[in-house]
Amino acid sequence: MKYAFPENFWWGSACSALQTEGESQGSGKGLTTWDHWFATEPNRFHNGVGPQNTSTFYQHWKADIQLLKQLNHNSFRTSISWARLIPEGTGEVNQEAVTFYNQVIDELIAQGIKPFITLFHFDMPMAMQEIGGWENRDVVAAYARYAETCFELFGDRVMHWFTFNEPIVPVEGGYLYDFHYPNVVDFRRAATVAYHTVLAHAQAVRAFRAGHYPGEIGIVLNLTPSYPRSQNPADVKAAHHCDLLFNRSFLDPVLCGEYPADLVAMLKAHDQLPACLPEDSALIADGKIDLLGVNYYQPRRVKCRDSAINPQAPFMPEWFFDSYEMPGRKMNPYRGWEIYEPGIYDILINLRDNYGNPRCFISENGMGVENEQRFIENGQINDQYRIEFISEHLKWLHKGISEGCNCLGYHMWTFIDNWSWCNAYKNRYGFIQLDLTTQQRTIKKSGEWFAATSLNNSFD
Ligand code: BGP
Repeated sequence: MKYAFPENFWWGSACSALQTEGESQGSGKGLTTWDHWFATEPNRFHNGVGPQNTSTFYQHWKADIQLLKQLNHNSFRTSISWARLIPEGTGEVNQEAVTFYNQVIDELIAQGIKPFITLFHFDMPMAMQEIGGWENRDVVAAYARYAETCFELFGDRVMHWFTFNEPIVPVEGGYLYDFHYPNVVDFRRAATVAYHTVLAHAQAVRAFRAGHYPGEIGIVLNLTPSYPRSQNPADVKAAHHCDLLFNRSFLDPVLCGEYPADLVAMLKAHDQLPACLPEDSALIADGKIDLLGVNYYQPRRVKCRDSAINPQAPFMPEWFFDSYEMPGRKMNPYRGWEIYEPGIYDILINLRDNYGNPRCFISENGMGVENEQRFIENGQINDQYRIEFISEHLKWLHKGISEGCNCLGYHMWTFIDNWSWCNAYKNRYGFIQLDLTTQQRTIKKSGEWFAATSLNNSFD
């Protein structure tokens, strides 16, 4: 069967500034929390490899954009580094960064590739973290000024803006489960960070609308469908709570302009609501987006708790559910995440039926593989598993579109093997293999497959 996609479908991939640029301590860039954390605790990073060790996009941008062209991308998402553009988070703009981002944006456009720009992809300027990061409302205002600076500088050419990438991840990583700086484990502080991120998003949207910039503004959310173990009411309720905390805490504000009432009630009942100001509801209502980016990797499998909650224990999301390993689930044998292709369809149907069918696209989907060099054949990585991964997801995406879902494109994570947070280079995701020693780039089989699919706007 032939799977054909709508005209002008967005084919491309995504990456982020910190994961690709390099030049992390040069060219006027300020430090991020990642640079600081690596300097203080390098052993937290896989093989002790930190954010200075990347695919050096800062130097290679022109050649890399040629490779994007070779992959037949018509669109590409990367982020602006707040700390590169405004090294102290507020105040002076780094002109070298302006030149760099202007060159990248102009070259993408010249090559017929639409630039999709994220404003915040996990990389908090250290100067902002030192005054409390997202816990401090002053940082919300500083972020809005940074966003406005970007709109002013690049808004005549960038037509697709995203305020945040996966905003729930810094909440989980930095304030609940200890896998991002500042390594806090405290639900109330996590809730404040999440709440202030929503306010920051809304402030940026307000600034965008007030400035009458062309194009559209959205956000990228990692949506993880929560599937209950059974239809037993206790399991269903557990999955609902999980969905409220990890998906709807961002999805509802940005699409409906308000929080789900049952999330508010649930947090209130446990005395975990963050402090709000009377003007916040109007601000959140103004944060409604034009375009939703959906990152989909894997679902959550959820059941009701097996054991009673210890009321002395600190409050955590797990008070409401247990995760479990569904028997027979399909696993990525090269990394250990579940692969569940229909999840992408379920997300789209949920958006269609419960959120008014917003304009959206798949902004990340990808398969991380450890020790991928073992698949080299005649000098090229033969990643048939990735081709299968993509095509199986695309089939479900195609089904969603044929049933009326408003999905405009599909971006893979990622274009070239890149540095990934604490995992560094453990899991390779790229269409292009990166030799870290020589910086040589070699297109993998999946890159060739994707280039043909994008060109034909279809696959068999
Ligand atoms: C997403 C992030 C990316 C990227 C990807 C792969 O959550 O937006 O920045 O890192 O996941 O994840 P990992 O590198 O942890 O395997």
